[in-house]
Amino acid sequence: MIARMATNPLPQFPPGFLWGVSTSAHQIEGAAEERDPSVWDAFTAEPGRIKDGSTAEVACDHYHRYPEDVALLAGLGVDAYRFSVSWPRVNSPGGLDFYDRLVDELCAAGVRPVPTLFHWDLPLELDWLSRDTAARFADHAAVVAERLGDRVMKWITLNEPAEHTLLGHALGAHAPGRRLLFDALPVAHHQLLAHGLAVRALRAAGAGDIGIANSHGPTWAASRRAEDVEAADFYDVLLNRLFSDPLLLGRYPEGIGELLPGDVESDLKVIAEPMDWYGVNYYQPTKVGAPEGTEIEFSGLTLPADLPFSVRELEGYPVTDFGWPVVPEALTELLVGLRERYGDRLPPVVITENGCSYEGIDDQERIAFLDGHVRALHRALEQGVDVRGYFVWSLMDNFEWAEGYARRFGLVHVDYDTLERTPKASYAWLRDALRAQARR
Ligand code: IFM
Repeated sequence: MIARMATNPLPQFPPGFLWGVSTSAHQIEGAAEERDPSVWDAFTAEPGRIKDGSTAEVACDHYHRYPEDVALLAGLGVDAYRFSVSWPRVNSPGGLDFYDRLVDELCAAGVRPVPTLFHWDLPLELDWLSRDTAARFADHAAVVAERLGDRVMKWITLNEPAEHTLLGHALGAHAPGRRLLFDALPVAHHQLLAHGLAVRALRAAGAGDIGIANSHGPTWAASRRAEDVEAADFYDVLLNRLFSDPLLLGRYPEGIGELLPGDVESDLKVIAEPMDWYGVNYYQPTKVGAPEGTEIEFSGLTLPADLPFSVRELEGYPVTDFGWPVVPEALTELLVGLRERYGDRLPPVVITENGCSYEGIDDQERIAFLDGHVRALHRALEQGVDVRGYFVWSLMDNFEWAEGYARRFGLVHVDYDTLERTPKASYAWLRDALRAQARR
């Protein structure tokens, strides 16, 4: 069933549609001794933080093996590669030289570079609770743009500020490991401010084609009961609209602005600086109901009992090895919903991440996952949503944050003992699918 579904040709995407794959610095680079420390190094060193007790000190050793990885990208036939620039590495002597070499290698291979300026590995001495970090981020953006701007295709300011706020600062499951619950809201605001300041800094440095990679997923109320609908709406604000409303509408969802420090109104003018495109990372929808007064295990997290909502199990769908439900149709719903909510304020959309974790090199489930999601994306296009690109998470297996190396999201298998790369069945599937797109 899986193989048959995946062998049907994909629908034809418009000319110029951008196909790519994504990674992030901390998850693949290794060479930790050749850069400054980040909050993730400190967090990882705390006993019990990483489930398999591993570290990202070596990871996939991409720092030393990048020519091999760029050759894999070229073999895949993607148009673009989304990677992240490690801020602590940029701060270290010679750190930017690495990205210079990587970008040159990509250009020589005909793969367009799409760097993300922040993907969670904050320099250890910085803190998103401090407003000053936003200004420091704009300086970082300017430094990188000066060096790489002549060859970069698209810029991404931040990756998933929602997860970085929630997991890192509200629940303590990610670095820096704080459990502030709703007191983590300034972290969201300072990241959004950092984004807006960085957009301005990039433009001042002559860079264009700027977006952000925001995570989004439909929130489904557990029932039509008013208390479930209200709880789902609250969850939707925290995970989705807390970030997209300020960026795209220039205002916070009702009730949020009052909880934030500083002159929020004037910050919102910076936050809503127009972007050239809007990046969406999609993995799964979430079913949410009224609080049940008990702790909940969700996506490897323990959610406290006293939240004003409860996350429920989404039954009736296949799940990945991570336990995440596979719901491609929710991607269509999400994109159509974004267009309905933001109308003309929504710039062209690029899917900056979509993927799944499965074991094995003959990864037929990943093929079925990608096939289903690419078709769901095409349905959104047919319904008039202006989507311009799709990036698979991830090029290769990597350090999946608090899960360590236990979750494999790659199109390419990495043997963590030998660091040997082996393309999986999904790599061949994507390569052939892209060739078929180009031929038609
Ligand atoms: O690995 C992460 C990535 O760093 C951010 N988006 C989700 C991925 C899978 O969990």
